[in-house]
Amino acid sequence: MRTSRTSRTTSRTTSRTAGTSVSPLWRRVSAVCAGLAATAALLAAGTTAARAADTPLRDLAAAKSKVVGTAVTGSKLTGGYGDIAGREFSSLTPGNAMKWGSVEPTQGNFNWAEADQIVAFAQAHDQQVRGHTLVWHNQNPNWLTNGSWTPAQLGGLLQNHINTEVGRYQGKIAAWDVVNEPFNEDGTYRPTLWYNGLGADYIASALTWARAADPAAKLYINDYNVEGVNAKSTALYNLVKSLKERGVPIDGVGLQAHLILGQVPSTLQQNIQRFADLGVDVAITELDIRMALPADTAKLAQQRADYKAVTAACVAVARCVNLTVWGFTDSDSWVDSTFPGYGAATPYDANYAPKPAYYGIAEALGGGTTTPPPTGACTASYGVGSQWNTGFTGNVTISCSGASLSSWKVSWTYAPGQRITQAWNATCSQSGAAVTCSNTSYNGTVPSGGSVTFGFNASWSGSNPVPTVTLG
Ligand code: 9MR
Repeated sequence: MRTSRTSRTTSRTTSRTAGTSVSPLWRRVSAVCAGLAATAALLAAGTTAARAADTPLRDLAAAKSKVVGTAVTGSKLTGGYGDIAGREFSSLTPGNAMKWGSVEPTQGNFNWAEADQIVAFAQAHDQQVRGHTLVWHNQNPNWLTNGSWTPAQLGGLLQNHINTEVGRYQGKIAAWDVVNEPFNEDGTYRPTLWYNGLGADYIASALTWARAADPAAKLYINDYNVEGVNAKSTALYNLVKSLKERGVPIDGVGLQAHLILGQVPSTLQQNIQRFADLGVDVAITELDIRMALPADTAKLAQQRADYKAVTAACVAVARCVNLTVWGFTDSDSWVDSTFPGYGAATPYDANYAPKPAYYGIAEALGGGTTTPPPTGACTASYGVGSQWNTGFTGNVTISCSGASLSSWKVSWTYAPGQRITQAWNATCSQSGAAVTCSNTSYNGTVPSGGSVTFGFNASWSGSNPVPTVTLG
């Protein structure tokens, strides 16, 4: 398995480098400005090569006896997304594919396609799977939530669901989030379909049925806002303690960790430790750290520190066995649509470039401070639109990934006969052969993962070569 991962890395690097080739229609060249302070010039291919040489998170984690995971969407597990998911992570959690509403949309009619696909991908990449989730109050099928059930019927449906799903994947799932989000913020039980119908012992029943269906899978209770020591996490603690005293099968607790920038609970490690001391494993199951958009240098640096702090808290406690991010790329995160104005919550930007947060995780996993933290990059790319015998239209796109700009200036040198005559969405001037264009009052900001394009008319004679563009 290790060998095959290495060979995939090689071909991936090759194809990404090849992917930088210039399209004949849109003759493009790129200039790269080293990220945040726009200090040094880097070549895009060089940046890619340096990233490919970084030790994958899964290997760093393994050296610390940890598993590092990500939630995934099955349909995306190809191309760059699949490459990263397979290379960097040793555990996958289906973000939605194993929820009851996904697998049994109408009663008795099952759809396992995406769940099967994720399990197969994980097996092919020597990865664990965290099954998520068997008993929840959300994403249940309408036939279930709209039905009218006696307690006996409801219990029967739940037992059958657990038997069917856990049984299908028996031996293939390292851990199940058997029960998801059972508590209110004040530590009382959440009044769900399950609690209202079956009482608090729906939890013990579900765990018992799951154990029967797959004795080897670790069985978890998973919740959010239980990362620090507080009323809700104390309720979870007391529940786990009592389940263990009763001999109910419970192997771990999942701390989801949907966090806000700068707000990692100071009692995180202490909280992990107290669960470990109860004799259960702990997993950080859904880590993301959202920020008010747009991202900027300071926020990304804070996010790096936050990811590092969460990872370090897990590393510090032997029974913290798995740290999973809830989607590894900002383009596959639930945050943006759920919290308008917030986002950039994951370790990779929307273009699959590792953000400072990625290096925060890596450093806490022992990746070492010798790896220079990437500053991200902004690039300027010159394109020729249409061209006729004496004139042409052109455009320049400034794109940022893992970095951002609050203003920009690009320059290039034209060949004899090339002259810019009019620009839009930029202020341009030409002195001799030297062209300089800078932002207008309304388009100076280029956030990480974003881009700005301006256009121009120009004349040419002789030849019309594509110039090298410098940003910064
Ligand atoms: O990531 C999931 C998103 O795609 C769904 O729309 C959402 C529906 O509730 O559930 C998201 O995942 C949740 C997870 O299953 C349980 N903890 C909270 C997660 C974020 O909402």
